[in-house]
Amino acid sequence: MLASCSPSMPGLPEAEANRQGTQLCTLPIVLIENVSRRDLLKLGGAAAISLALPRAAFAQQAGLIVKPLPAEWFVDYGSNAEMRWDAARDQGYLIDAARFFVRNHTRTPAIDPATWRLRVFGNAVRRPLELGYQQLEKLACASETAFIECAGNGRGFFGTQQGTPASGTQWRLGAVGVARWRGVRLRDVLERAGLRPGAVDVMPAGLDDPYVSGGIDYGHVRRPLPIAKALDDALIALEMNGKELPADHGFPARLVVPGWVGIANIKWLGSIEVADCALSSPFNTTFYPGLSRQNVKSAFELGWDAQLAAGTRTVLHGRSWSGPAPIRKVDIRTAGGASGRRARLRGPNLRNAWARWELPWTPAPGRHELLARATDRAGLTQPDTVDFNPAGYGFWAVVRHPVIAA
Ligand SMILES: Nc1nc2c(c(=O)[nH]1)N[C@H]1C(S)=C(S)[C@@H](COP(=O)(O)O)O[C@H]1N2
Ligand SMILES: [Mo]
Repeated sequence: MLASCSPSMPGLPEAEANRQGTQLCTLPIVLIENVSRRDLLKLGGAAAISLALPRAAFAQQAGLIVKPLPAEWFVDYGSNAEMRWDAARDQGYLIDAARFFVRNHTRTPAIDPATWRLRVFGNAVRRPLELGYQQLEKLACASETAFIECAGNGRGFFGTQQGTPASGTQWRLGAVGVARWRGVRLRDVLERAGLRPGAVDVMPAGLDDPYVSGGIDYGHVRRPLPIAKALDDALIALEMNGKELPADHGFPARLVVPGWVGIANIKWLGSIEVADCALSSPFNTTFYPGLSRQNVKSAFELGWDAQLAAGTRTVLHGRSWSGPAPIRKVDIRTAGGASGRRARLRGPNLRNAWARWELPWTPAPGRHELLARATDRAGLTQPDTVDFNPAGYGFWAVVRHPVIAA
């Protein structure tokens, strides 16, 4: 156990003056801050562009989920929406924001970027900060291609495949997606706030409604992150696949914690506490306890009970991903037989994202189960079964995917 501590109260630091500068994030911060509004106007057109705030995501009303959820792309669970894997078939390495799964504990809020502030505070920073959207935008020069995957992805298979249903959204494998996230390194913001050497934990918190379940108010969605991960590759993302974040995915800013469970990637980021002791919240104790990196998994880009043409050569496509390392190999079984065939990996195979693969197959008439088993470069291989847990987290066993050839 770490020493007990009394995390600082979330007192509101003075808002920093709404300084304007050039959009060059490589400038030393001091320089950016000293550019006066008059200097800015002298800079002309480019500066004028940097004054415009994105409004599209804010224009949408708050709602359980605000983007359209066409039935060919999503299974609609109300505040959650699962991506249909056959809808990934025509996607490139990245999944479009329009098709990306959504997991909301409450509902998507409408946040005005003109008044929104990100507060950084706590007993492990010397200079509590408030940063506005435009200030963050000027610092936004980092990006990560990373999956976001719900800890409950695959939960439905505890019941359908292992005979012991777990409670919660009965996802198949579509609570995952890879996107390119662009924004500001969390470490840059922490350093700007005068990070103290004794910092232990960082607690990002969302601005969506407090989460109430079974009559208990668990407060805002928030989850501590160890300082080592915070200083490594965590990103405060303002963009998803080259466009401003959509409302459902965290506009104006979300945390991206590459390789980790979905809940680490706090959306609608409002504050970040930095403490010199271990922090906790219901989102690392009651829910998602002990979860950090996601295990290795695989999915076929096929619908459930997909219809294939019997006796005709087809190409099976899919993707595999893993928190610890890129994918080393994927073995496919098509008939329940013992021998697998090695799929061909194609295209990028990035750490914290996924590898796409393919394998030709000529199905005989009848029902088949397709099994894809991936191994990552850290040596982690998908097992046949996983131990049950009542919340149904971390299902990473090989999934038996039914198809019908006629
Ligand atoms: N503020 C906030 N952040 C959140 C959540 C939430 O409900 N509120 N859900 C978390 C969970 S459980 C997951 S799996 C991911 C889902 O991200 P997405 O909806 O962009 O796909 O966001 C995480 N961040
Ligand atoms: Mo999640």
